[in-house]
Formats: sequence, structure tokens, C-alpha cells
Amino acid sequence: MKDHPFSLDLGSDLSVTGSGPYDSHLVRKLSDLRGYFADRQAFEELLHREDPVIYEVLEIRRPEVSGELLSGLSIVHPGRVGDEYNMTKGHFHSVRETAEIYYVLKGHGLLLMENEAGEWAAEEVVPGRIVYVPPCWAHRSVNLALGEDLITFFVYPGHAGHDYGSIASSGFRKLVLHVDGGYKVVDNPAWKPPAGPG
Ligand code: PAN
Ligand code: ZN
Repeated sequence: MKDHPFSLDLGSDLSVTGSGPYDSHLVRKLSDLRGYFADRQAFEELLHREDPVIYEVLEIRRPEVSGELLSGLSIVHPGRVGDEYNMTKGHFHSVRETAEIYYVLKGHGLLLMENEAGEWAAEEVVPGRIVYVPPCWAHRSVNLALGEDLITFFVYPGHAGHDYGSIASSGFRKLVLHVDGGYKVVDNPAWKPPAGPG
């Protein structure tokens, strides 16, 4: 863990092959994402043939306490499962009142967001854009470019924590599909309201 002030060069540290300035390297393969993609048959057929890496996260470790900032790179590789673009699992922060900033370094994608009041948003991004994810909004990165990684730099409060369970069981309200040569945000027919407490 880095304890002194430090700097890093995002311009030249985009490669995930070297260790770079990052402390941890999380790899999410297709097999880690069972249940996340809408087309279950396409998922199983693809997994039968291969188990591609869908996304990777490189983190700069800091204590997970308020006052700290956690940051790193999120890299979503190009591809689709059926008509649905490669994407991250997506999550709420366990501490709902914590926001996040994404700065887009490479590629073309969508930051898909929704809150528990039923609102949703899809911000289309290209390099140079920043997305502000407000407190209480679940967020997922979707790679729309079929030949290029979507690379973003993220920063969020140290005590935020991750709640994957809500999205894993309910899904996002919207799916992002490749339709007629472009992308379309459509209702998720499998979305169900989250189970209430108890
Ligand atoms: C990001 C995400 C990263 C991977 O660091 O964790 O993009 O997405 P999932 O965590 O949904 O698999 C972030 O939003 N952190 O809070
Ligand atoms: Zn987050």
C-alpha cells in the first residue's frame, strides 16, 4: 500500500500486462457472470466454447475508511453475449450515501445507472468525459465499441463498500442491446423489484 504522496501517469500506464502502479488486479471472466446477461442460452453456448475475460479492475489500495479515496482502472473488453454488450456486474455502494466519479480514458461506452426510487440514466461516454454517479445510484459500465477496450479511471470514498446482491437478484431495469447496427436501451423483461427487508 502506498503511504506517501504519489503520482501516476495514466497516459502510459494503461497496459494491464505490467504490474504498473497498481496493487491489485481483478479479472472477471464470463464464468464469473452467470445470471447477469439476459440471453441465458447465448451465455451457455459461448461458455461452452470459451471463457473469455469480460473485464478487469486494477486498484490502488488504500484503507477502506471515510476520509480515504479508492481509485483505479476499470477495463471492459469488447464483445457481446447474444445481443447484449460486455459489461460489468454493476453494484450499489453498501453505504448508499457515497458517490463516485468515472473519467473515461479509452473507448466508447455507456455508464448505466439507476436508483431505488425507479429512476435510471445512461450516459454515453468517449475519452475525456467524466461521469458523476450520485449517492444511491447503482452503476454499470457497458462497452459499446466492438473492437476496443472501454477504459475508465474511477474514484470513490474509502468506506463505500460494494453491494452486488441487489443487482445480482433483481438485475438492472434496462438492458443495452446491439440492434440494427447501433445500441438500444430497452426494458429488462426479467427485472423484478428488490425483495423488501425481512
Ligand atoms: C468500480 C467498479 C469496476 C467493476 O471500481 O468496481 O468498474 O465493476 P463491478 O464492481 O460492478 O464489477 C466501482 O464502481 N467501484 O465502486
Ligand atoms: Zn462503485
